[in-house]
Amino acid sequence: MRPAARAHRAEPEPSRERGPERDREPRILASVSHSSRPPAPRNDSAPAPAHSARIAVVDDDKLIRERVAALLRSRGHVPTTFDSATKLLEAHKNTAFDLVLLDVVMEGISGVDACRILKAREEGFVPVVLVTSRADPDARVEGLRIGADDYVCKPFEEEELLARVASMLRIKRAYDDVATSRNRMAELAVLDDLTGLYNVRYLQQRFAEEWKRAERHREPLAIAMLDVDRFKLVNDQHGHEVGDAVLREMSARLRTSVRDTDVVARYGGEEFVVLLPSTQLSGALVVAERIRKSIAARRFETPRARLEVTTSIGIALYPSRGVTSKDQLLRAADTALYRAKEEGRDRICVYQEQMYVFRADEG
Ligand code: GH3
Ligand code: MG
Ligand code: MG
Repeated sequence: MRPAARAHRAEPEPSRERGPERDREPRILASVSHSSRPPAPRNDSAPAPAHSARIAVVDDDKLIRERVAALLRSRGHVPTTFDSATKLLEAHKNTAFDLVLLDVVMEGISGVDACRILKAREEGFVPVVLVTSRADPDARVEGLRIGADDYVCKPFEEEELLARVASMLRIKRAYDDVATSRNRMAELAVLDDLTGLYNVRYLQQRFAEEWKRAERHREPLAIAMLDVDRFKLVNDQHGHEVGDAVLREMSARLRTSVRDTDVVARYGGEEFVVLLPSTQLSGALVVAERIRKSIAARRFETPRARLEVTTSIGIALYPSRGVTSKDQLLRAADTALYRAKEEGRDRICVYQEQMYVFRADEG
């Protein structure tokens, strides 16, 4: 019985008004015997190296460039030298430096202007140390005011320069660590733990956005609701771990069956929802059949069992008669899914105003 399938959910579930809503005979339903790639949400940014850093050394004086580069190399860093700020800015588009040592007085773009440009860019935090022969307080203040992180006067003591480099890299690492955990937290907030698919919370937010867009522009929006057939048996016969492995494999197959613009979410224990923006009935049927086949056609390999698994899929569409709110659209997909179960499982059912039956293998 599907309504009992909630025991293992970690996520709070949206209310789905099963009881009476469910049992009411749908006005509408096309049953399609038979048949998305979800997001690629996990994407960790590379952390700054713990000891070896990528450092840009910008100076129009070759001797200074080489001396500083040799010094940095001696401490295990990877310096890249530039004889002008223009070249640095060009290279910085492709290479994320952990630190920039910037001469102030140079032909073309000055160090101060280059610093301003670097700091105006949005990608992460790049510490900039101005290295200059202008030791007067006004010059220092100006450098710091436009966003430089530190200031070293030429001629500099090697140990002092290295100490400032080390201190800047410590700050850079701390910044990157915070940014990485923030990204991870943001990811965790929208992803399902077991499958890595989007969770219900994210689905609801995206569904609301897609619904608004569809309504405003009279764009089609399709939704497919999937439920694994007889999943309780998998758990009962092979154990919960095998059940979990099946859900993970199922998610991988869902992912590869949809387009980038589609949204695949784990909706409940063994239920999934696929949002298909800008998709008409024919397109939704193609996707649903692809999903259905991707699951039914190949056994699921788990460490302890090789299993044949099938799913039932309910599809609902906007615009269609009787669907005037996003909740109605979701409920329609749920009703169609229930009908697919009733009709024998491993099939697709479409919620429509006119009841008709369509079988993909008859076409
Ligand atoms: P139907 O074809 O009608 O959908 O049959 P079913 O057995 O799939 O339906 P039912 O709703 O009775 O059972 C769903 C089962 O899914 C029950 C529950 O133990 C299992 N389940 C739900 N979430 C998880 C999970 O995260 N991991 C595992 N291993 N099992 C889960
Ligand atoms: Mg279920
Ligand atoms: Mg089920």
